[in-house]
Amino acid sequence: MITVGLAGKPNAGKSTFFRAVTRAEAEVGNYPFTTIDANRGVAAVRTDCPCDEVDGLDGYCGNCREGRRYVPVEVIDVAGLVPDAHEGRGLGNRFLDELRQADVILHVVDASGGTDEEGEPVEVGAHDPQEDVEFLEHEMEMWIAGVLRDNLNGLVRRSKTPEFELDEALAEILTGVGASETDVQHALRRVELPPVGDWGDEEIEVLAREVRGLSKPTLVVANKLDVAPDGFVDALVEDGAVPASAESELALRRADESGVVDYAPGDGSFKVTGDISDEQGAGLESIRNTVDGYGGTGVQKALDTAVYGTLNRITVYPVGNENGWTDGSGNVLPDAFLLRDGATPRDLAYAIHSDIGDAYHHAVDGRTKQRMSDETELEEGDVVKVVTA
Ligand SMILES: Nc1nc2c(ncn2[C@@H]2O[C@H](COP(=O)(O)OP(=O)(O)O)[C@@H](O)[C@H]2O)c(=O)[nH]1
Ligand SMILES: [Mg+2]
Repeated sequence: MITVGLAGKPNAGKSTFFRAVTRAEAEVGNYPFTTIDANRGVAAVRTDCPCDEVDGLDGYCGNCREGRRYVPVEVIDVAGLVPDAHEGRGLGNRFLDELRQADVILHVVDASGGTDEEGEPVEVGAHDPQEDVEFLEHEMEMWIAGVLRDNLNGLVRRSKTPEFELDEALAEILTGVGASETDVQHALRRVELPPVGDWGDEEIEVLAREVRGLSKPTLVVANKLDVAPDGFVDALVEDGAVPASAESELALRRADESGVVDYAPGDGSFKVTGDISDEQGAGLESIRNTVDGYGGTGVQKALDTAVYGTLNRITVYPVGNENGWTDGSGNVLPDAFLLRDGATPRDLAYAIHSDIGDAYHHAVDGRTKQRMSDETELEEGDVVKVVTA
């Protein structure tokens, strides 16, 4: 499963975001929306379910909510980070240990400017959130550079042996930061470095920056949209951030669960459906003011953008029967996999199970019912039957 790390300074809203997206929701299919432990849980990205193409289902397939399909991802609420954590400040080491497991980082920034660079409360607008954006990437780069520096002597020694391969040796060193051999190979291709024996701080930092960008891609969430000055939000959004209000999302998911509103994560708005007190009504109205201006609370959009945008994933649906799009028990579109862009039918087979991958013979397109080429690059929403030998 893809792991999304929620990172940032204390009081930015990471835990609120985490609680909102990992809430158990009985209505949302039968996913195990669970909190695995206090800071690790299962959330979901949202996409359009292809089930409305199946005759007789009337747009309802049991694995989606009126055509909205939620595909599980793991989320980690990473310990709050303060500048210079790579030197062991604050909860630095716990932070790095949790970060290692993340495929993509959602950097939760307090866009209201109501907390200083260490997360201490100040007057709203007093701290420029733009200043928070870069420090997280810098901390990650310094962490990776530190790992490289600690292992440099060994690397130089090994480089003198005949069987030495730089990318393999680096990948071994960098497994501790969660970088893959492919990440390392791509990073090496992007930088021009002298032989290992001549590396100094500069070479190490250049390499660390590339490795960080590839193995820990980051998306900024401009949180606390509901109280943030417009100028702060706009400046962050201009640099690619997704504006969000984690607190509003949490309130809406709770209200939906208790039947007070009709709201599905990722919806642009919500309907009040239950009897509410004046106080609840006022609370919901203020949430409405926030979400109406931005087409939603932004929380689901942030998760979706991290997975489908930053990580470039696509949703592919394997089926046992290419005609009814069912599994052996008749469930329509029972599974959804988040594959890398460019994945082939064989990659899908391996994502289902390594035994299925090993036994892969060919695949059938669920729409055309034709046999697919092994080189086909799958696309968002593809429905595929894998045939094993
Ligand atoms: N107004 C507003 N407050 C928020 C939002 N998200 C979080 N907060 C508040 O910010 C404070 C810190 O939130 P928390 O999630 O504990 O931050 P963390 O330290 O990053 O985990 C709490 O008082 C939250 O209620 C938001 O979207 N809007
Ligand atoms: Mg927290």
